[in-house]
Amino acid sequence: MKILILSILLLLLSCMSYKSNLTHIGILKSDYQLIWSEEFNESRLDTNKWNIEIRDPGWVNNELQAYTDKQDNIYIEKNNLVIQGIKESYGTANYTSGRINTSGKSRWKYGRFEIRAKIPRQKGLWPAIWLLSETIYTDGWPNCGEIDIMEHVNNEDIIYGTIHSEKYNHMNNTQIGGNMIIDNMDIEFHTFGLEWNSQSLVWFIDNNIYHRIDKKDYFDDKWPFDNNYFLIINQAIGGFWPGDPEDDFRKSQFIIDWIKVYQ
Ligand SMILES: [Ca+2]
Repeated sequence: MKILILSILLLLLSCMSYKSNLTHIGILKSDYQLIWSEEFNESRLDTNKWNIEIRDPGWVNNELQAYTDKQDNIYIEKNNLVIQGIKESYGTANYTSGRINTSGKSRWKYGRFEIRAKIPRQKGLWPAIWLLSETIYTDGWPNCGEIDIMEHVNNEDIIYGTIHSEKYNHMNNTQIGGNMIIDNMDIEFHTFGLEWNSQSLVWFIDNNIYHRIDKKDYFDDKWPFDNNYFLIINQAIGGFWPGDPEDDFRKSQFIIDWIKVYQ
């Protein structure tokens, strides 16, 4: 009987450890649990979850906007977050927009990320949903690692998913990425997704996979994707990639319905 109880205990323990291991294994497996979500159901952005970045134009990427905490740059409407780009004089800037992040508040190592959003399409815009390692504060960029879940520029129909690291980054044009064409991204909501574990990264839109990076194919060492990463959502205006907006640009809305993180 003791042996039987011991066997059952061992079996239970092994099941438990098997289960806990699984939470960090699955690429496109269905055993994930929802561990963090944001529905934007409050009247204002929840600053217990989010930091609002305030930045001058030209801070990064030669971007033209000032990032502000003004209500018309970052607001919630009909249970959606709206990051609105505006052509207006603001300090030294000719455009304003919004950039928020979860640094110091929520961070994840591996998991499945889903973001339901409408993406603005106009010349000069660069909306993005991305993950940055908290080691940026010690190692700097690009050594820290960056995972771009969704990037879009101008009025294209193309969505990009990309990584940056010490070896692969846009400073030397060696970043690794894929892309997918989707229709009506500014009119209809789509779900932009990433699955990430210790060996692989997979990008998908509405469950259609369009890009995969396996560690073994690119990294002998210096794989920077085993650290805690925080989420950033922003809408840049201008900058190295999209170039300038047209003269008749006035406003643009980047609309996020919800964000879900599973592990
Ligand atoms: Ca919502």
